[in-house]
Amino acid sequence: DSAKQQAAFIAVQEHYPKSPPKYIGIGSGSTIVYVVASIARLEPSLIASTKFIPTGFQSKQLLLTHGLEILDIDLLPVGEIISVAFDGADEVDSQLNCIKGGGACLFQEKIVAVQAEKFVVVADFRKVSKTLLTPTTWASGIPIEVVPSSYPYVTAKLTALGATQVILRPGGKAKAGPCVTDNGNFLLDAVFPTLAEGEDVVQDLAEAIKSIVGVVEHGLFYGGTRGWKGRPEVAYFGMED
Ligand code: DER
Repeated sequence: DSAKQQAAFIAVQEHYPKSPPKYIGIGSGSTIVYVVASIARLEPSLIASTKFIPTGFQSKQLLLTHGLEILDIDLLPVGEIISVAFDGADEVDSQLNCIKGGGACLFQEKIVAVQAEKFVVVADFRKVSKTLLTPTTWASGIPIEVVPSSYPYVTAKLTALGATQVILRPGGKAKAGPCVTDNGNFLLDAVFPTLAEGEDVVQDLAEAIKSIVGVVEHGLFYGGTRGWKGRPEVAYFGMED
């Protein structure tokens, strides 16, 4: 983990604003823990007047433990922007398109990322692929948040779209039945064949998934010729020790 720690430290040094920011976005997962630890050690004047916007329960608890001021995303005044949002990722391709949602917070993460002036991802070097859905990097597919009553229909449409496996994410040991997100929705993990190279390949799949009735949001954070939906501007990869 020292590699993740190093990558997080560098990402904060290089992208945390040099003058006190009003709002900073904080993602979810294990790598973000190192990002917040680095932020908490910054010069106090850089964080004392800043509100930190979490992307889920774990993210909020992390900020609380570091005594950083919290602002829920629904309290961000209309028209205000987040200076920088930091987050992790499950897979990152050569154009920095990402798959996110391993932690089931993808909707909250994306609604923060798209309101940030700059989106910075910190990930383990093992998350890097040439193109997304490379099974040796990330084999769980694309997390897709769906309205619970629609999951059978969305499953069928994803299969028609080329998904080779669509799993309703189980609650595991946490609860009988499926995982339920902070927004009260279900998660489908949809495995597709490894994507080809190409500027709009991720964008094409993202738009096709988003157009299925019942889909709330999906874990593709991407850019393309038809617009930008959450692709990070920069990513840092903790290198092997
Ligand atoms: O769910 C997410 O997108 C999170 O950012 C998470 O996947 C990051 O993973 P990590 O625990 O390896 O940082």
